[in-house]
Amino acid sequence: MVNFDLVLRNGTCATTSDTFQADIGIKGGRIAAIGESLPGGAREIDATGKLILPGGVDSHCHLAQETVDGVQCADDFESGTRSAAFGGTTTVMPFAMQQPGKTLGETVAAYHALAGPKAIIDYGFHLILRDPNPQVLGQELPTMIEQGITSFKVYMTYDTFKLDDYELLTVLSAARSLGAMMMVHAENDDIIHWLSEKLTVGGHRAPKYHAIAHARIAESEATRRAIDLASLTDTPMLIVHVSDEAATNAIRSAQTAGLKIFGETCPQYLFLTADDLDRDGMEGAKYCCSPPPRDTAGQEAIWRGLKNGTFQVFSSDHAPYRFDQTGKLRYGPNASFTELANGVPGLELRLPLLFSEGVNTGRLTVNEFVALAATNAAKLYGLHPRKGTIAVGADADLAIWDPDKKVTVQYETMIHDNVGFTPYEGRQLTGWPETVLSRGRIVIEDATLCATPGSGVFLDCAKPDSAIPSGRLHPEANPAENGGARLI
Ligand code: DUC
Ligand code: ZN
Ligand code: ZN
Repeated sequence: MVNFDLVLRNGTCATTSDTFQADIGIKGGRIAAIGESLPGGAREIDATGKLILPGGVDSHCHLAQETVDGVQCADDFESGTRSAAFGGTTTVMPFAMQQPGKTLGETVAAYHALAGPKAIIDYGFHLILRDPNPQVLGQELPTMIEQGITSFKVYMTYDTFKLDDYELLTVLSAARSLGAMMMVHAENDDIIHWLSEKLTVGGHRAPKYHAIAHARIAESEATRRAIDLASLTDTPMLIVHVSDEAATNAIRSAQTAGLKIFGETCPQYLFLTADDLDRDGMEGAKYCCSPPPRDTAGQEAIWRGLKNGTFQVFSSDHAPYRFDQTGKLRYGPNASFTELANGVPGLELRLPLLFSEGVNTGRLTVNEFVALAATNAAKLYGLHPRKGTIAVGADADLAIWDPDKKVTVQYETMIHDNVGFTPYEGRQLTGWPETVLSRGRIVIEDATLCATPGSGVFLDCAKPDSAIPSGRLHPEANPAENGGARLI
C-alpha cells in the first residue's frame, strides 16, 4: 500500500534532544509520520547507516546585496541557494539592506524580485537598518513585521551605517515594543578608524594589517556596550559573527545574569586565523573579513562557546567576493587593507566543517550540532517548528548524511557558489550531506542538483519572542567549565 510520496527507511534521526532509528513518511511536502516499518511510499530511500538531520538553517548570509563596502555580492539567489543546498542547508536568511532614499517597503520589494525567480531553497529576510528615523521605526518597520520580516541588523561601525549609542537605544526600544529581533555588528568604529589611520600613515597597507586594525578590544568594547544598552532597555538582542574570547565572555556573563543576549559565530572563527591574512602577496585578501579571524586560543574559546551554549547560532556570514576587480581587489592588485571587500564565503561548507571538526572529533554531540546548525536559528527567527526540526507536521526539509564519508575540499570540483575560491581549500573533512530534501522535494542527490531556480519560497517569520530560548539550566552544563547556566 502506498501511503506516502516518499519514505526514508531506517535512518538514524537526530533532533536537539533525541537520536533514534525510524522511518520518515513524507506527504505533501511535510513529515506525515515517524515510526517503525511505515507503509510504502511512491518513492523510498534506504538510509541504513546514514544520519537524517534537519536541513540546515543559515541565518546570516549575503546574497545579491550591495554590501557596506559598495561592492556587489558575487552570489545571487540562484548560485547562493544552490551552494547552500549542496552543503545540507535548506533555509537561508539573507539581508534586505535599506537603501538611502527608499522606504523599507521598496527595499524589500526589490529583494523579493531578486529572490523569487531564483531561489532553489526556502528563504526569509532580515532587514539592515542604516537610517532608523522616526518614519522608519514608527511606520515602516511595523509593516515589515506584519509582512513576515521580524529581525534586523544594525552596525556600530562603517561610515554610512554606524549608529551611535543614542540611535542604538532608540532602535532597541522600537525592537522591544514591536517584538522584533535586533542583530548587532559590534565593533568600535573609532578604535578601528584610529588604528587604520596610524597603520596607513606608517605605510602598512598589506591585508594582514586588517586584523590589527580590527583589534579584539574594538570588538569586545562594542559587545559590552551593546549589551549594556540592551540591558538598559530590557531588549533581547543577538551579537552576530563573534570572533574571540573577550566578546564571548561578555555574552556569557550577560546570559548568566539572566539577560536575553544571544550569540552567533561562524566557521571562519574556528578554522582560520590572522596568519591567513599574512599569506603571500595579496592572497591574504581572500581571508579578510570583519571581525577578522584571530588565533588558536580564540578558536578554542569559540569552540567552548559552542559547546557550553553561549552561542545559539552557527551561521556562515557568507559574504561572497571574487578575488578580482569585481570584488576583493576592486581598488586594484595593490589595494590597501582598508580598501579590501570584507567577507568570506561559507554557505556550502558551514555544516560539513562543523560536522567533521565538531561531531566527528567528539567536541559536539550530534544533537548539539543540530541545535547550532538549524533548530536554534529557526526558533530565534520565528520559523520553528515549520523549519529546523524533525517532527510530524514540519516541512520535510531533511539532509541524509554519510557520517563517515571522507572529502578533501577542492573548490573547482565541488563548490557551487560563484566566488571562485574557498578559504578552506585542501581541508580534509569526514561526513557529508549526500541527499537533501526541501519540502519533500529532492534537491540534491548523487552530487547533482535536482531542483530548479524559483522553486524556493519566501518564509513569513513569526515574531521571534515567543520562541526565544528561555535561559533555563541545561542538565549537561558543567558549571566549573561553563561559569553557570546554559541557555536552551
Ligand atoms: N559584516 C557582515 O556581517 N558580513 C560581512 C562584513 C561585515 O562587516
Ligand atoms: Zn557584520
Ligand atoms: Zn554578514
